[in-house]
Amino acid sequence: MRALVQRLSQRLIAARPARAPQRAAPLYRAFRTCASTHTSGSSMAGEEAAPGSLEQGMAVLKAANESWFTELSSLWPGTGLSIKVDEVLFRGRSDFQDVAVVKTQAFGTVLVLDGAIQCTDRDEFSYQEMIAHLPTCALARAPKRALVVGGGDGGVLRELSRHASLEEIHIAEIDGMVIDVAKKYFPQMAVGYSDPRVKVHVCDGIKFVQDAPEGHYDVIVVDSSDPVGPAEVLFQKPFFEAMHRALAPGGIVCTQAESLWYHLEIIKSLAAMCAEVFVGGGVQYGFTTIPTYPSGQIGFMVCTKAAGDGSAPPNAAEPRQPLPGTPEGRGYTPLRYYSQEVHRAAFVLPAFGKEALAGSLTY
Ligand code: SPD
Repeated sequence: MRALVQRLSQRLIAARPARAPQRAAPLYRAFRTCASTHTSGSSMAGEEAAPGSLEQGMAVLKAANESWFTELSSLWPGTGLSIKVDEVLFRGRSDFQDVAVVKTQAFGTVLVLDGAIQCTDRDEFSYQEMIAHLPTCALARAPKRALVVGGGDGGVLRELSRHASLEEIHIAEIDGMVIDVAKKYFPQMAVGYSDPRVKVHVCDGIKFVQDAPEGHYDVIVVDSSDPVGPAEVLFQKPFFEAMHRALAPGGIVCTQAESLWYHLEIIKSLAAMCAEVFVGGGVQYGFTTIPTYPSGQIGFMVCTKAAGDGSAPPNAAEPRQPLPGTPEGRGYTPLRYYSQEVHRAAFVLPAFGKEALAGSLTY
């Protein structure tokens, strides 16, 4: 056994990082300095796995009859969560990304896009509940119209459909394969698609937002993957300007905004850019805990559009809407993470994060 471990370590040390492909579209400056793509993680010498694929991650830990997937990315260099894989349920390559679904004992069924974990049966609720309810419950008025950009797994739709006041819930997801895979392998998330208020648009989310009527939405949730590959543009200023335009006065955008532990520079730049766009409004960072995302923590940039009457933007850390309910008869479970106490606590940052973001956040 010791010899096996030694051989494995030697092979890992000998492994050379795969070359990252040249990127055409630049992301904002801070991001470019610390990351290029998910595809630059290392793999074992001699393995033929494609960069940014499930197989690359599964080549890292191979022993006896076990298969392990390790999540590699230059966004979290030198580290990677490993999960033992019992079975590969789906492998595909869409027009946009590498798509995989695996069965694991530790976290149930897991969705992996371009080698990065998107959601697992066991902990997805902590992310989906928070990214949906932080903005929606912070609104000063009952929400009527919501839009999800990305979020093809349906989990955010499921959460938004707990809000009885919503009259329409649109989703703009670029990758139809993610929707199909979610409906087949993640029924507890895809249940969100069963709500008759949901309208699905398989299209470029940016174009959808640009074409939306001005001032239309009360809430926009951007449930993106990491800022590499197809999601890169969802972290850039033109998209935020388009969302600001599509929001009603006092409306709120909530976007996936990465980890304080690994991506402080990205978060700082994102917050500063949001402050330029949401003039007179609010820019706040809240977070959730989740074991299968890098560092076990992921945040949300919560941006409130000015009400237009000169009043100060309300503090999004204060819930104003009733607790989201549990629709009956369609496989919904009660909330498992979000509560009003958790809502308020989500915006209390550790001292290092508070200090780093002090200049860019409004509260
Ligand atoms: N590091 C992965 C971040 C993924 C965030 N999006 C997940 C989509 C779940 N609906």
